[in-house]
Amino acid sequence: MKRHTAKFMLALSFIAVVLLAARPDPIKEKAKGLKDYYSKFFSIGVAIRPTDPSNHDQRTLILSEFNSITPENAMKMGPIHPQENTYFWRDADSIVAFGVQNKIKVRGHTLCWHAQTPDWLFVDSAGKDVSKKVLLQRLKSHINTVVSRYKGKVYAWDVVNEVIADDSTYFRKTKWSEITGEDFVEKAFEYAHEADPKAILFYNDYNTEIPAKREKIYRMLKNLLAKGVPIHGVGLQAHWSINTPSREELEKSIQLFSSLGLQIQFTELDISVYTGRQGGQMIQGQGQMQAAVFTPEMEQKQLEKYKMIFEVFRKYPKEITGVTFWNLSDKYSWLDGRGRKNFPLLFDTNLKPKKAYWEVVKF
Ligand code: 9MR
Repeated sequence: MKRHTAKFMLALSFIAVVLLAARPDPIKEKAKGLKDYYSKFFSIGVAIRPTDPSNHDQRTLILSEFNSITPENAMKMGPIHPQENTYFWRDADSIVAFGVQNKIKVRGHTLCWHAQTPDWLFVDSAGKDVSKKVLLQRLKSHINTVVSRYKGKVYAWDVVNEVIADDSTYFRKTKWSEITGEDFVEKAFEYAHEADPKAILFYNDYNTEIPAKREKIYRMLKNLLAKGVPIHGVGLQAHWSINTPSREELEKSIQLFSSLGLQIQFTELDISVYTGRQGGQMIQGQGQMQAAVFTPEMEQKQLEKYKMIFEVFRKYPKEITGVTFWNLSDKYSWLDGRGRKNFPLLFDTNLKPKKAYWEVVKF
């Protein structure tokens, strides 16, 4: 009797193991990823943190869906160059190594920005503002060091980020513009080009579908090109919402910027389920994170917006060379840190494709 029971139990566990192993995992089973659906159009990227590839499921998702990565924060001036004579390479190195090992393209982000700058950058040892000459020397040394380290591994750089104002003025007032005027912009491109002549160099900004800001960015890019500054592309960040942008404004931006002969990449795509201002200047949310509700109405509106923007993207395969999502899934996104949970991406909090995903790949 006992022997029979043991055999029976053994058989049962064998069947259970076979059944479990055969259970389809939708992520692994899904034969095609975004990168495959869009292989004839442009690369599909994702902004990641150094910890993302260490998590098995997140790593699997990155590898099955994307063929480009951008470090979300690891290469910014503050994190990578905390003191004048100290660079912190670990996080950026690990992301670049992950890309190289898996033959995934790496976009560098970002060499010159007004946010996330290290404390030492603009001041001397007495705490006084440095001269224009010193600041440009520091910028040159920073760009040369970072770009040289990843030469041949990082194929494109966001060289300068967000220098155009959102209000009615032209240039954003920052420490950079206060000390150097507008000159740091062209200098940054020159330094990056010197360090890696093969890298594709981008100017990167948000709210690029708002007519007034679009015009100002266009004007600046046109001036830079007229001066022979080595700039090859414009990064339209695409921090959008379920209400914006309209199809018309989106197309106008693509047409206007590509008329300059620049390639276009959508560099930081997400679609907030809340309306309101997006981008680097959004006002911080107050208080506790609000209840995480992704309502059917949000789901529907977001799905329609994703469907529309990808329809537009597919119309411009020559002009657009890449579309990068800003974070991997709704489990974590930078928009959560604004006092409420958001659901801006194509994969849900369990890393499963949302309904919007299927609209994006249905064509
Ligand atoms: O996603 C980034 C977030 O983790 C950082 O806290 C934030 C700091 O300002 O920067 C976020 O990324 C920004 C990007 O580098 C440039 N464009 C706007 C993005 C969202 O703020």
